[in-house]
Amino acid sequence: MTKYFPVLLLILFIGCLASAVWFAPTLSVSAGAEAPPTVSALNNNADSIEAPCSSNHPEWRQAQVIDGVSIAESPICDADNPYAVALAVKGSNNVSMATLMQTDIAQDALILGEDLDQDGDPDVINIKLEVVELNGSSPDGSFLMNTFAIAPGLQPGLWVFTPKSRGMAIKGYNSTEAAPMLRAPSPTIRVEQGDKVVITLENTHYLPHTIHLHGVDHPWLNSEGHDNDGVEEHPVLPGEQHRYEIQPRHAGTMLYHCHVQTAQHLMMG
Ligand SMILES: [Cu+2]
Repeated sequence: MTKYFPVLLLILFIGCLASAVWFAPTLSVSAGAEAPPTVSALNNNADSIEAPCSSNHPEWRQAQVIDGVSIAESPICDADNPYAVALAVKGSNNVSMATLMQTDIAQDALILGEDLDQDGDPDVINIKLEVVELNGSSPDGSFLMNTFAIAPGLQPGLWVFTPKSRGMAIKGYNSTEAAPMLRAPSPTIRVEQGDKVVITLENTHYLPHTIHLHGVDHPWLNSEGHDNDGVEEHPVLPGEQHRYEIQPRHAGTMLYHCHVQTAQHLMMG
């Protein structure tokens, strides 16, 4: 016993040194170092500072007339593209090529046809939509988007319908910001009772989708004898397109959504 006593002491001593080395840095940070500034202290003056504006098109904020469409002033930092506004009013088939080229919208995205009832606006409306994926945020809100783990290793944000576009999904080749046509919620489609409306889904996305015009008065089959309801049994596969036709008899505000694997796709936007 006496023989091992000094060895035991030595082990205890080394143990104390080791403890001091392991724990000392942690203790000195909390007890001795100056407290770093807190997040709330840094943000105290945030309300009084105007957020930086990174718009590449300050001229889009001005009131202007494009292809005969009067567009009001829009003083926010990143105003909507007024050429896209003019296109949404007149149709992509009725604006000049110069106007079309100022947008990200495809030439066949919004074809406005005959004025059947002679009331001054087109009553035959052809719309082409795509599905795109949004991650991060949308120009229509300051909220951050959730992402959903829909499959192992796959965690996208929202999927939204957008007007059929051309070019890239970002503002420019050297930008990391989404093109402003990609936004949540999906576009509002405004039509009149009796209008003949064809909405074509061109599925450029990597998953099947549909358009289900929920609550909108629509026939079971389209004029080609194919599905017109856009539910589970009739998915539009990647690379395919499908026509949905309506001629609404009732006024109202109704929603449309994808109806494929509804528990996921409805949550995804
Ligand atoms: Cu879908």
